[in-house]
Amino acid sequence: MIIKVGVIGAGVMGAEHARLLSSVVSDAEVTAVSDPDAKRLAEVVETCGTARAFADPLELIRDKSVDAVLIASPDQTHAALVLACLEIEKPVLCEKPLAATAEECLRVIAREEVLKRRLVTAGYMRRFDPGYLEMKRRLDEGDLGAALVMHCIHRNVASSPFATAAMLISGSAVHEIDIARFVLAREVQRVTVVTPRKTSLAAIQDPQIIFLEMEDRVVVEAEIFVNAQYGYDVRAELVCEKGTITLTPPHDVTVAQAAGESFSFPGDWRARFAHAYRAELQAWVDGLRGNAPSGASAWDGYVATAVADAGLKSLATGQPQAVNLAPRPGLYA
Ligand code: ISE
Repeated sequence: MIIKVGVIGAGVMGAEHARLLSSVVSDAEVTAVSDPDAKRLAEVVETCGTARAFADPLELIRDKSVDAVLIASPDQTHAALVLACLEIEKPVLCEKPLAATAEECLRVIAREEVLKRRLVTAGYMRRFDPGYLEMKRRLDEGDLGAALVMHCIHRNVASSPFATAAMLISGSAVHEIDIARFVLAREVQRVTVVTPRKTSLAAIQDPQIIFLEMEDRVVVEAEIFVNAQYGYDVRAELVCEKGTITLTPPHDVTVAQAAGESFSFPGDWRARFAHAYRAELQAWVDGLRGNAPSGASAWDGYVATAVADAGLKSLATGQPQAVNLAPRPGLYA
């Protein structure tokens, strides 16, 4: 059985997912693509063989040629499109964040509870990155003792001209929130955002330091710096009782030259997380074929956004903010 996927959004991530689904993911094909921008839409359709173009995403969702939907449209459109998929019980992988607000995420969860089925996957691809998976495996093995502190670095080359200070939390730090929950298997209880001296190379408050106080007083400290200029750089070090686990930045070669040694940073997340994106899509398609959900659930999507919302309050007030989660439904046990 080949899974026929409709891709909503022909921007950077929609184009990347469409390319991966049409070229390297087995047992999947892209049969439909939608985007309001006709030029971008035509370009992505062209890369997908026989896919059809839709101006209206709701029409794509309802179309008989679509078994499952991948949403990579702007963040504010996510919730309504996910709910439209659930209305007709079509599985959906939604790029992060699952929705723009925690309340919208709860609406998605409520709908899945009515259906008594998990049809939604939230696109937190780091859960498929070999480095983070190995970090989790080594921690769970137990030899290093308990995790105490996680240090994270999240640097982009430059933010878009439309970026806001809030987007460092809602668009970038959400990945740190999700991966910290995944690796540490603990929930976040309190969030504090600290604003250091800002770079003169951007108009927004950049960088920001985000402290997550997790259950058992494990602390996660993440530097988010989206105008770091030199490259896309994601790092993490987990400090445990008897040692540390550090991600090795993936690069194919190291060059020794002129009395120095160097490697290159990728330009953005597509190259850094190429393996993770591919594995995430393959797991999604395999899960659909075998009727088993894969990846981050709607609940995980809700929690990441709820913690980010607390971070936004802390950014605005300068004060620590408690995270108060809704009760976790049995569907996500
Ligand atoms: C972007 O939207 C992503 O999702 C990337 O993974 C993240 O690293 C980047 O900071 C975001 O802007």
